Amino acid sequence: SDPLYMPRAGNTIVFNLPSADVPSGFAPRFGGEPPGVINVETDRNLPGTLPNLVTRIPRGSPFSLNIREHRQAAQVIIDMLQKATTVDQLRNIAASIREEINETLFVYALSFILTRNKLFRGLRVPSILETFPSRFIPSNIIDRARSMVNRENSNRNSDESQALVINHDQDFSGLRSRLENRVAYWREDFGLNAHHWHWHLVFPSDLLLPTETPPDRKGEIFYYMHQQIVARYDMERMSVGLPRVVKLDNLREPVPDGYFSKLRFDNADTNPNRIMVPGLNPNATLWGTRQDNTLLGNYTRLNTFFPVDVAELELWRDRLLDGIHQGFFINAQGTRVPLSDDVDITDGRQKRGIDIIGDAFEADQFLSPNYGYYGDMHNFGHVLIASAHDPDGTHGENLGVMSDSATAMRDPIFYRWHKHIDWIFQQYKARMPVYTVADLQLEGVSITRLGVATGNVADELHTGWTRREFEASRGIDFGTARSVRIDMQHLDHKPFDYHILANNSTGGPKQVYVRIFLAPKINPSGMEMPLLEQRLLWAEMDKFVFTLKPGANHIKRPSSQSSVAITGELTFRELETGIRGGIPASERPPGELEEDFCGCGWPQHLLVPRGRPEGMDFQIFVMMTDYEEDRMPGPSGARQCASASSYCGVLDSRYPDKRPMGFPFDRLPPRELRTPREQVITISDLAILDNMFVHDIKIRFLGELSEE
Ligand code: CUO
Repeated sequence: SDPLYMPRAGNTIVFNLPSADVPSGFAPRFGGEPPGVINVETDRNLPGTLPNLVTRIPRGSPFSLNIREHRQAAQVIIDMLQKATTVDQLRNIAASIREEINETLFVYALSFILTRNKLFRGLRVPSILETFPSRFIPSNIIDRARSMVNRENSNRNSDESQALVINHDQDFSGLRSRLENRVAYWREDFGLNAHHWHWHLVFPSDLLLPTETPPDRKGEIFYYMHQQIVARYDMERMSVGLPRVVKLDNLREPVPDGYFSKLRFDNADTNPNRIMVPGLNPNATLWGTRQDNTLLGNYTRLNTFFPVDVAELELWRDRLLDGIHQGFFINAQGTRVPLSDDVDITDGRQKRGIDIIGDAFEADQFLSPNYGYYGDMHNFGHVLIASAHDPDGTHGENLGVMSDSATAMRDPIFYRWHKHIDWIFQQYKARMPVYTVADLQLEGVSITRLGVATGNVADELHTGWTRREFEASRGIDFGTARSVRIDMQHLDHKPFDYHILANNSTGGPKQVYVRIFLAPKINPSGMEMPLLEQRLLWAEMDKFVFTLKPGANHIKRPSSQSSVAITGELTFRELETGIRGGIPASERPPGELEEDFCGCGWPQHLLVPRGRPEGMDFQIFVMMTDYEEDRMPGPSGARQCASASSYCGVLDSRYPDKRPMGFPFDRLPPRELRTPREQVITISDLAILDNMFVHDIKIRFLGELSEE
């Protein structure tokens, strides 16, 4: 009944063509007024003059959440948009600044408000893929689309109502003959990068609305989500015969892998009245690149207020490690902040050590125990890497893709950097006492069988290539009224089910958390992996609540329900028509409306690693724990954005699972279970506990996936 809480036509208009100045021919194309001319006479003056902080980030150049002054600029714009109390006001303020500020900054700040300001929750953020196609599609494909449009424009017999479709197949930024590029299909996947953009939108550093509390366990989820990225990347690498990624731990050594994204800023700044920014070259239209064997340099660009040296990064790393090994950080008042995961977080007053370390690391100047001392290691690592080709900016080159959360995962160094970050977190986890049998077991519940099924095929998962189309002309001005679409090939898997047989002998119904993980079984030496080697490869696949009835239970759980994944972000068309998958919003069951609306969530199409044509050995591990003990108490009722809670949490609510994230693999297994093969304990030695089960499966890569 509240019109704000329905997707409405026109909400998306300010997201159109973010890089273009009031585009000609805009209105007839999308049936609305051009975004820049809404009440332009009165509203132009709305924000007053924009502060230097904002105008120093030119349009057509990177905006990076890793750079502190860019975050401060985002806060300025957020505060401006935050003055709106009605949708029309929000549109007007947005419209009046959209051509004055960096387009990524604009889209970020507006998306931030739409996601977080409760007044505007009903307004949905369109897919980042359609807003900024040029961040996802190599420039040669966009050029091809442009020439197709030009050809069709001069062809009088062309059918204007037909969409123009350009294929984007297996052409990535580099050639397959370079081994790293065997996983380019994964690094350069649209869903993966869109997830990362949305994740950093939901868990931003430094940014908050005035009335807001920070997201629950933000530091810990930073650690966990990125740890899972690295685990999944390693599974992908093993699938194509590559070794696991090597961490980047020596900042004084040349970085072996270069990266040349082939991405281009869609429209470089063409407004002659805009202020020139010292130290930035307005001619740069490409993302910065990195040669093989590039040394990291001190980031000393003239347009930065906060330069940083390699030595500072090393200093911060050593201080963080120092605190981790001492068991406490020192806050700005000189008081010890103890680090332990064995604290009760139920009332929200205490934080686990892993959460505090995450806040010091990410880093958030409001949440870090001591920003001045522990610094800003993770963010500035991104910046140093993204500027390694031109650290002082004198070549006039833009930052590289590592500076933007929508593009960073394309670059192989992302995973090397994050494996290093994870190594530091693991230094902490290694200091925690190991789990005991009592921590892990659940009396009265035993799992007796476990399997997966793809259609009629037991114990196999099937992956392969499939295609998906998306609209490119909402984000790029092709100079045509026609729809221009990109048809992309990407990895996917066939839907499958988990089957779990479990006995409940507690005498009554029992609510359990069912936790499902996947890992490769065999290491590169051809041996069954010891748990110590496999521990950090276990990827969460699903986690759900189930009520076991007394006696035998058969649980069948479809892969589509995964708590890790979403099936896709909303496209402009879905937003404006309110129709998704052919079903209007009003006819969907309540609750389902929320699904996918928040954009954060692992892409469903990458839920399963690629595997091999002949079948690759993997293991599924299931564990049941007591839901009553593990649930986070709190107000129940409608939860927004809860469909991908494992990696993204739940909007406005506490993280639904009280256990440390990654449980039970975040620590070493109980000593009791480590006899007699002390050194070579495998997952099977752990799964002798009744409430666990491990089962071997194969993942088969089929090439093309057939339509049915
Ligand atoms: Cu997501 Cu380094 O945190 O990029």
